[in-house]
Amino acid sequence: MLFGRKNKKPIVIPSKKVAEWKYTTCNYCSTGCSIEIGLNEDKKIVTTRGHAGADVNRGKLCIKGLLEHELFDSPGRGSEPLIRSKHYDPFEKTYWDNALDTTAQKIKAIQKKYGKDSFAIVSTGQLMTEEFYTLGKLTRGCIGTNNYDGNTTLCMASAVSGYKRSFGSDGPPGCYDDFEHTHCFMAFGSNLPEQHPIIYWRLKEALEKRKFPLIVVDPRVTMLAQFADIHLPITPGTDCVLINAMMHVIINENLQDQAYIDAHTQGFDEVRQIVKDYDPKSAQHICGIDEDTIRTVARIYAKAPAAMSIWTMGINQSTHGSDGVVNINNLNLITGNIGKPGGTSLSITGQCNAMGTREWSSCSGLPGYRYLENEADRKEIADYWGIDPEFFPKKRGLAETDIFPAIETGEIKGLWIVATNPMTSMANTARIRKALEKLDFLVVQDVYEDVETNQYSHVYFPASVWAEKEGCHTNTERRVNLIANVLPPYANSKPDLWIFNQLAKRFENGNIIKFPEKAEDVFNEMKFLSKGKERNLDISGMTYQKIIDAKGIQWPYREGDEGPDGKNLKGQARLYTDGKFPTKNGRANLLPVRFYNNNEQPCKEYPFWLNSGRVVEHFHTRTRTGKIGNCNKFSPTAYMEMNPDAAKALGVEHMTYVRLTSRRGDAVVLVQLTHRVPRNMVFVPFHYHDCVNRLTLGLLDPHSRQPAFKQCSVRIELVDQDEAARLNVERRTF
Ligand SMILES: Nc1nc2c(c(=O)[nH]1)N[C@H]1C(S)=C(S)[C@@H](COP(=O)(O)OP(=O)(O)OC[C@H]3O[C@@H](n4cnc5c(=O)[nH]c(N)nc54)[C@H](O)[C@@H]3O)O[C@H]1N2
Ligand SMILES: Nc1nc2c(c(=O)[nH]1)N[C@H]1C(S)=C(S)[C@@H](COP(=O)(O)OP(=O)(O)OC[C@H]3O[C@@H](n4cnc5c(=O)[nH]c(N)nc54)[C@H](O)[C@@H]3O)O[C@H]1N2
Ligand code: SF4
Ligand SMILES: [Mo]
Repeated sequence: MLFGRKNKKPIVIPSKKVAEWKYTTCNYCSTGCSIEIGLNEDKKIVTTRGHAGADVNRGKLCIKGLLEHELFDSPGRGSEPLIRSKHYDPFEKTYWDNALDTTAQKIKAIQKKYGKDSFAIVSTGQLMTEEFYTLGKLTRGCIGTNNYDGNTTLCMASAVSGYKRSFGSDGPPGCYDDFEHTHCFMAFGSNLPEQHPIIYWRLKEALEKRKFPLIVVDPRVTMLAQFADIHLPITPGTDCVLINAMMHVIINENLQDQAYIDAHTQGFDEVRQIVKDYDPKSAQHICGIDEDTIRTVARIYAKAPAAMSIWTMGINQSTHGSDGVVNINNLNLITGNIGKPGGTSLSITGQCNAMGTREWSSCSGLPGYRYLENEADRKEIADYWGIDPEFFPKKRGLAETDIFPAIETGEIKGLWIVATNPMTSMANTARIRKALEKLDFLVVQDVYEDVETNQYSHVYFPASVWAEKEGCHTNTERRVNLIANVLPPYANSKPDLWIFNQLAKRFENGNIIKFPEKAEDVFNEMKFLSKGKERNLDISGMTYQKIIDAKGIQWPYREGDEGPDGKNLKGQARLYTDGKFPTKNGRANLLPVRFYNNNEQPCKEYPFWLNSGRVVEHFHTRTRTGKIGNCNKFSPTAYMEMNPDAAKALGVEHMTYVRLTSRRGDAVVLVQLTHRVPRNMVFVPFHYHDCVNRLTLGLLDPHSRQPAFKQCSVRIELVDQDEAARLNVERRTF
């Protein structure tokens, strides 16, 4: 018998006729993959590929990066500035000068009538670092409002707050190379294969070379959990309890690294005292992990020559987010796992430049991790910009999640939203809509004019995207990488840097402070402000050319770090290698964490936990991936994961629609039956408008003000299928 064809037809990869490859960095997640964009002879973009010489991704890209070149002229791109006097009225096209003049006048009028802080600004983790620094200069130095924050409060705020509390400063101390050295890898609420596919690929490569235990803490059987040696399906929101119980075992069995604790930390006695209350026997009833497993995991972790933890939104998006981070840091400090190869506390960042905004945007303070609360920092920046230090507030203003309630109370009257889509991404959609409707003036600055939040604006600024402009991103491992300008801005859109610079000219201090037009000149200002022996965030040795040559450099990289022959293009892989921390006495803080149960819990009326997150093919509110056919077709419809046993009990069938109802609202979703979720939980990707965030409660973490997106409760009801299908078509589908 003959198998296959007689005349074989080998697969032919069609030639895209690339004439030139241009260097950039991916603009989606924080992995920081180096991408080359292929242009044909007519300078048209035809493809993208991973850069084989880049240490981060070594030629690989995930589905989003591979198709990223398709986003430039996707539907809904903003082509002209738009204006109207009332939201919901039709927009009119306008000139940039008019849009900018109107905005500046409105800001000034609102501030004059209601005070400086009555105009708020909410930005993002998705601009270039140079743009963040410039927006900070404009906000802190010219407009002068203190109610300025980013969507990073929905994302990284707990990690930032936890790092500051434990180590005295923000900044992830580890790197991807730690996978090559670790002897135990523990992931808390992080689904690398879907959310950071190339970081996962680096981990898998390390595991193939040298086996080490992979422990995954997640209430769902995620793709990472499926590959784990030990999966801990934790009760939502209780990671602190699990970690306290692990530390209880470690200290009881004297497995801690006492020499490290004595030399480099303070507060051990307080932690020892508190974890006495968390013996595995009682802890198991709170966190849902049996006592034997807790003991086993604690022993494996503490006995490993080097152990590391990573975490993402399963920790940060919780009412115990900041405490969760502090407790992961506690675990690593007491086992001596900070600053050594394979031993670290590595927060996996979210957005492509969430790190850049933390470092340079001035959202939570002043540029370069400086504090508004610190007089010397205020003076240093004011002197450098050439303005009076008294112009700066003396402490940080409201976070994004407090700005919206302040609109409700009338404290804030005007808002400028840059590159974020709160109508889809913030908890309790109905409440967000009401707040946006209440504003006297809203400006939306986005790449897409069909972004949901724009329905409520008075002025719309169309922004250029990704390689239509130039600048840097910092990834999860502190690596600064460059996006080269590959093509001109779409239609009459403008780079965000240009928009900030033009608006600055319309404010008094904008004529005193220098606002360079070129991104590289802005970068040079940041380099200058980063210099200093005591400063870890030092980028003074970098140049755009060096960054391209190295395919990204990790900070700190100080002036002179290139060495006498000028050939060292590697920054510092790890922080705190000498056990010295940027606290007053140089010691890291061990901080006791007590658990209190303040989440909305499943109950008789709302019997299911509602968990939410992401899938690999979509990015956030789908403004980009929803319009790229090969991404969108994997999941074009809002759906939820549901356990088959729970479904059977309710009479719910696979691929039918149901209604989810919470105390806030309802949403209709398609059911996907899967054992990935336990019987008392459903999981809904948050990518769809008018879906999961109509239901979420979003209680705030007291330290970071980050919402607990992943913990609230819902009930499930059967619905008329035809009606639901119709509703679903009416919902935004591209
Ligand atoms: N494809 C894709 N990749 C992305 C993004 C995207 O939108 N799409 N977004 C980027 C951004 S901004 C971010 S922040 C990251 C997010 O990356 P991840 O945090 O990895 O992704 P999520 O799906 O939000 O949540 C991860 C897991 O947390 C679990 N979880 C829920 N509650 C708990 C809990 O109480 N404890 C624990 N331990 N786990 C819990 C959920 O079950 C979920 O599997 O992804 C980045 N990468
Ligand atoms: N229920 C639930 N809700 C969540 C989460 C969850 O896990 N569950 N996760 C939260 C997290 S971690 C995050 S990070 C947020 C994300 O929430 P958002 O920030 O609201 O989501 P995006 O869709 O990324 O919005 C970014 C916007 O910026 C635009 N944009 C992209 N590049 C540029 C640019 O260069 N310039 C300008 N001006 N605009 C640009 C895009 O078109 C898009 O409209 O969602 C949060 N919401
Ligand atoms: S892993 Fe992240 S950075 Fe890399 S290609 Fe995918 S989305 Fe882009
Ligand atoms: Mo995020």
